[in-house]
Amino acid sequence: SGSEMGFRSFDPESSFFSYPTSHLHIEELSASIVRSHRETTQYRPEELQALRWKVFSREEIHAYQSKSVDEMWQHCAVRLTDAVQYVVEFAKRIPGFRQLCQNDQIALLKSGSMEVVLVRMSRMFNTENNTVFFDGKFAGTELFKSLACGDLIAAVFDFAHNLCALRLTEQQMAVFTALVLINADRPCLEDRERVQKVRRDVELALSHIMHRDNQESLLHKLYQRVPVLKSLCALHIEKLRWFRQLYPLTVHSLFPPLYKELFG
Ligand code: CLR
Repeated sequence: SGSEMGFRSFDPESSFFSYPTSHLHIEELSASIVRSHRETTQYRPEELQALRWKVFSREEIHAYQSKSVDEMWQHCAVRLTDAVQYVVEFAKRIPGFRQLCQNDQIALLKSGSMEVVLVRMSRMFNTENNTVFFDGKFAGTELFKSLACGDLIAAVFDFAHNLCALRLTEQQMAVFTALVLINADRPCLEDRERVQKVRRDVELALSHIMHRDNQESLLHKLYQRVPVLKSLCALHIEKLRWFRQLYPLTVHSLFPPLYKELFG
């Protein structure tokens, strides 16, 4: 059900954009997605830049490493769910998304929200020291040691590092993340054709932006990352299954409902 995401509370008539979006100029669609992205990121680029000097001390890192496996998992699940909540808000503001049936909205978020979080992670990443902004400061992979899933953490950091190297603008990232979400190949979709129609426009928006920025070669590089994202999310689900077997009660009573709804 979509109850945890507040899906039933919004008014579909209040959207300026009505389905189908084909009447919209691609320019307007791009601008709208960029605005939605800007309104739903936890930190603006200037803020992140100003926070770069904040790194965890040895003692602070040690405190995270001394947490028990279940304590650290719960902590990360809460942080991750916060980030996912912003992605849900972003999705709802993509023209055409709210006009999809509720089941399809949820299906797209189940398979795509983590992927978008991982793309957004590259905004919060410092390639100079391989750290990510987490819990108020920049943290390296060693801080996540007590999760006991070093392979996942290493792969996620590696992905962020490589995506960072592409130096996407906020606009490019906005439309790319919309494209990651609006994917007609996701499992359990009721009306694939409708998703495909929305996707076509988002694809045009991304091509438009890349063409405008004279960076058409980036397009190919971005599409190359998509299967990597998919494998990272599969690994995340695999780790969650492993953790749930060890600590079923932690997942049952302490993990955020939205996290369980999307990944559990
Ligand atoms: C992504 C960008 C968001 C802010 C944000 C919040 C939480 C971070 C996440 C970013 C990146 C991935 C992250 C996560 C917390 C835990 C998670 C560091 C920076 C790691 C990969 C652990 C995931 C697995 C646990 C559920 C065990 O704007």
